[in-house]
Amino acid sequence: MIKEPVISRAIIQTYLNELVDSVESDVVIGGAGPSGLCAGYYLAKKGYKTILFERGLKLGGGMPGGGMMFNKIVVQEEGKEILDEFGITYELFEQGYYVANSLEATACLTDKSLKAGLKIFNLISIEDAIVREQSVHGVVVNWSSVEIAKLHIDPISFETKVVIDATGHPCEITRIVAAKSGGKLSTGSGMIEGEKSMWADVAERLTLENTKQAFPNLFVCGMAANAVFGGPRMGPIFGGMLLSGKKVAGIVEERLKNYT
Ligand code: 48F
Repeated sequence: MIKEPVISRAIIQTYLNELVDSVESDVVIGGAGPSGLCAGYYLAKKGYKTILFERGLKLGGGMPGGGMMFNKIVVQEEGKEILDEFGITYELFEQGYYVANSLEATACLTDKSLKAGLKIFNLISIEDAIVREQSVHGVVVNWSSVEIAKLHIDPISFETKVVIDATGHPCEITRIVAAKSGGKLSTGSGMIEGEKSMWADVAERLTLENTKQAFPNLFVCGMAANAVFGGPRMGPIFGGMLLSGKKVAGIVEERLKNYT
């Protein structure tokens, strides 16, 4: 006989165990788009305790939607190694341009990152950061449904050594830190420089250059990197997003090795 209370207990207990275990971690990532998932995969694979909060119900951010709802993504030569790493099927369209199914790409990123040990909590939004003595020490989160319904309910906090802002175009975490630190980001102006209009070639290069620390213990990747440091957008070419996720994982790993 199937017992309803056991089903409920199984869900509530296992979820809460994971949530309680996550209140202290090595890395918190905000956003489960391609760059955040990729960063989470490489860090979890190296054994770092890595937690990811995603506002939405589903993962992948802008990836499953492809370009204007055509569920295909393009990846240039440099990003092909990451398609291979995640086991994503692709075809050569023209020399240097590979096409993949955006749904398969999203599924593979999700599957591999979870199996590598990344803890993903969907339907939870990061609404603030813990900033102490000019460095980030954690995030403040609430159920996305609370945010959407505009309910007056206090959030809770998760302490961590490093935060990665992978929230895409709005660069929400860095925006909060910029506002609350009085404009002390490591950008030219100290504030968010803002995203420029579409230019795939330059944007793909700049995404990697802009993948770096924006504030002590706060790193940016993916479109958030271009929005924070002032690069153009690139549309549905995804090599830069994947490579940026891999790059930020490497930089964060170095930071964690020297963390005191
Ligand atoms: O936008 P998104 O896919 O970020 P990305 O990894 O990739 C960008 C591309 O999809 C595309 C592009 C070119 O290739 O320009 O747009 O930089 O995913 C960002 C994720 O962050 C979540 C949001 O729901 C999305 O899934 N997110 C945003 N703000 C928050 C958040 C927040 N405050 N807390 C939690 N999740």
